[in-house]
Amino acid sequence: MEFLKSKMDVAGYDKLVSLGNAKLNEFVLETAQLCKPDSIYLCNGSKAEYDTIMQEMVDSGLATPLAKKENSFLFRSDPSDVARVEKRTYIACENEEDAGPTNNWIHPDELKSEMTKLYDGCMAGRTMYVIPYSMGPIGSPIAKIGVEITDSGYVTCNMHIMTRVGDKVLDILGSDGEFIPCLHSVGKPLAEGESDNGIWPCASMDDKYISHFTDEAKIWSYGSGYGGNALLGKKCLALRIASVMAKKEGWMAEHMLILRLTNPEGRQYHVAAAFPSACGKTNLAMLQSKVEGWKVECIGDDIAWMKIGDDGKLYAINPEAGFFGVAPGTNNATNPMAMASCSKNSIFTNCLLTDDGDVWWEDGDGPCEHGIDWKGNEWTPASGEKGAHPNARFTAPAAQCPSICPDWENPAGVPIDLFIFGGRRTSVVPLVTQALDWDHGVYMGATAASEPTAAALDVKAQLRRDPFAMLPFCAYNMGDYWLSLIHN
Ligand code: SAT
Ligand code: MN
Repeated sequence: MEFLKSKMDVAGYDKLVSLGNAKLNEFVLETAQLCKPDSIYLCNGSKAEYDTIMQEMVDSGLATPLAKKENSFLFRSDPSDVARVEKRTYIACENEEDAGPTNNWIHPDELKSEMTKLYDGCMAGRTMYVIPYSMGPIGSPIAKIGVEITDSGYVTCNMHIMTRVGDKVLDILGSDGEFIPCLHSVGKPLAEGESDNGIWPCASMDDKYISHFTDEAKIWSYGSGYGGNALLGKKCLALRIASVMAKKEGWMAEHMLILRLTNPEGRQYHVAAAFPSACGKTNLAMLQSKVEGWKVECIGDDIAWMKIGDDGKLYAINPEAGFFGVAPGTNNATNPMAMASCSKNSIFTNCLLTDDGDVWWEDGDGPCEHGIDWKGNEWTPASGEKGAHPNARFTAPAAQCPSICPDWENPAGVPIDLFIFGGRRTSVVPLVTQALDWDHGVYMGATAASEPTAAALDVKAQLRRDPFAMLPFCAYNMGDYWLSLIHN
């Protein structure tokens, strides 16, 4: 660690040394030597830290404070960096067959050598943030710790909302705790005296990599600052890396919302539901009952980690702490709970900025006459372009959802009673149909299909089979996934 002290300004150096986690120190040191940032900052997870990093982004023109929403900010990404990119998402493991036919496999040595060249010096002119985070309530037996190193303040602030970050995680990690190393760079080094100057930093499409080394459980992401490409706790850790860990350890990491349904007699049912990205999981998770006496409460809107308990029931936790929801289509009629969740302390990405300092999007609450669109251009309804990008997002703390379940952070999880598999379909299929038994349900989940959404940049098929909504997220052989679910 002497290198760090002599060569650069390290906020949190004493904390790192006193914690004495050799694996963490090595991760920080090696990354600093390779990426060559100007300074290093170990995140403590405080509000003051969030406010300072956000203010720096306001000063560099990347973030716009919203006059109409308390402590909330708008970002506009580069038009090339607006969603996940599946063709640049890799699963790297020794044996190609382990990745299976649905993944983009590459040998780890080849990928590491390509990416190491890109990482060399990529953080010049930037701060390297070290973010210790927990997926799942801190200390839950189902939770996992990750450490994301990133040169993006946007990612750091989003991680504050989407996960549990900072000292409380280091306390659990201790000197010998395990964590999943996650390296991220926007891939835009700054020259001496250069600043972002309001321009979203990212690399060109051919230099973007979202890489998962599944044999050794680590993540390397380069070139994109957006969503699941960059907030590495979400799709990369909580689904792809976790799917492989879960297979080895005998649990499940699924692309599912979790909700609690309570009937008039007070009996609780817990539902887990898998739909592909941007097909309505958030809306279903935040449903409000119109049926007398029934109550619906939200536990999670995107990911479920499930383990069989001592009583033989399947218990689920939501590993996330926030919602990264699709803005267009969300309004006080379709999802008032989501609107309340993002009414303050939220980050908006690629929405339209109204003249009075609020955000607006298509199919939101009412029309907009004039504003600045997601590309930063003046906009009116006559512009003939979308005001918000179809994959524009809000990042909001889950605790702000009025229908959040009192047990949403229960470390033991909730017992799941039924599964729903769904998707976005405008024709032909029955609206709702029930499986005859477990194996039939597995067949239905395995053959589910959905129309494509704006959440993935490069999916153009009219209809795509998306088994269990895990096609982009199951990081091992999909055949093994199905087999593990069938009774035999
Ligand atoms: O991967 S994202 O988190 O950007 C969105 C999604 O696909 O659900
Ligand atoms: Mn999702």
